[in-house]
Amino acid sequence: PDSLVLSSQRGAMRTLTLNRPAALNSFTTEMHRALLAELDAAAADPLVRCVVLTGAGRGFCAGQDLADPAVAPDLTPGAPPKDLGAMIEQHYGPLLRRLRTMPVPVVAAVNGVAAGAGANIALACDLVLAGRSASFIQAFAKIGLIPDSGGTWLLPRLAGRARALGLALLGDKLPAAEAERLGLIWRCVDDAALADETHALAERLAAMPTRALVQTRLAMDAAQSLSLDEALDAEARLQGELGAAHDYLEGVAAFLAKRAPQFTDR
Ligand code: T3D
Repeated sequence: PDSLVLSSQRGAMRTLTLNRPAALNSFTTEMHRALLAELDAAAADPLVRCVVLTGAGRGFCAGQDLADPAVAPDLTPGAPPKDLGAMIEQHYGPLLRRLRTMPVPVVAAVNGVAAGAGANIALACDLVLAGRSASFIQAFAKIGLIPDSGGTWLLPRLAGRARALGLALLGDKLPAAEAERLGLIWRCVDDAALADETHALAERLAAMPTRALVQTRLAMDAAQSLSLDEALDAEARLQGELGAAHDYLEGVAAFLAKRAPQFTDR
């Protein structure tokens, strides 16, 4: 059978493509395992300096596969409930943690609808590009659930409380252009340009100082629960570390010599 997650390398860009197009790339247990394994492999590969996450076919990801027998509720009266909490802890939690601790920048190339966990996985990436026909749907409330995959943490931070609750309670389809306007994503681009724009962005990120980019993400996430004083202390500590690393010397030397820098730190 076809791989549930396709992996391809172009220069320093590793593209991971969710590949269950007939079910809009919704997550089964097997696809979770495959994606986590591919993310681990990308993280461990020194040739990879940027990871792109996208979807095969007309959708990005429709969240949990609601027909997956391992997870879907047994609808016969009196049947015991499935333990969704355990499933989230086993699969979506590790996936979100993996994405936010990747040692390279992660770009989401949202090629079509991103619903439920699929929306929040996309929004958790470092930079989100979306095709104009793509959309984001907080589908959870429609089936009696709360936004998971980091949605309760991320949405208010991205959109503010009023918009986060509007999106989560109503579950309306948010077109990519509107997602850009609300500040949920980096850019909405024409569908036909998505692949080229993604490649250009990934190449650009790959040529940058990877370690500094990743520390930027980690520091911004950590600062969400810090006071300004604590954040200033954390910045001083991290800048101390980066200031003693190769890429800083290279960046300054390249600037002064008016040449392109060659960054290598990870
Ligand atoms: O529940 C738990 O296990 C806990 C986990 C929670 C995490 C979550 O992600 S909860 C949210 C789960 N996702 C959803 O509720 C979204 C369900 N899908 C939709 O609402 C719609 O499919 C879309 C709005 C995303 C797209 O609509 P449309 O009209 O473009 O496509 P479609 O015709 O609905 O879907 C195309 C096919 O994909 C269709 O199959 P078919 O009829 O051609 O054989 C459809 O059943 C299938 N599909 C789409 N989403 C899912 C799915 N199959 C299984 N699970 C899905 N989530």
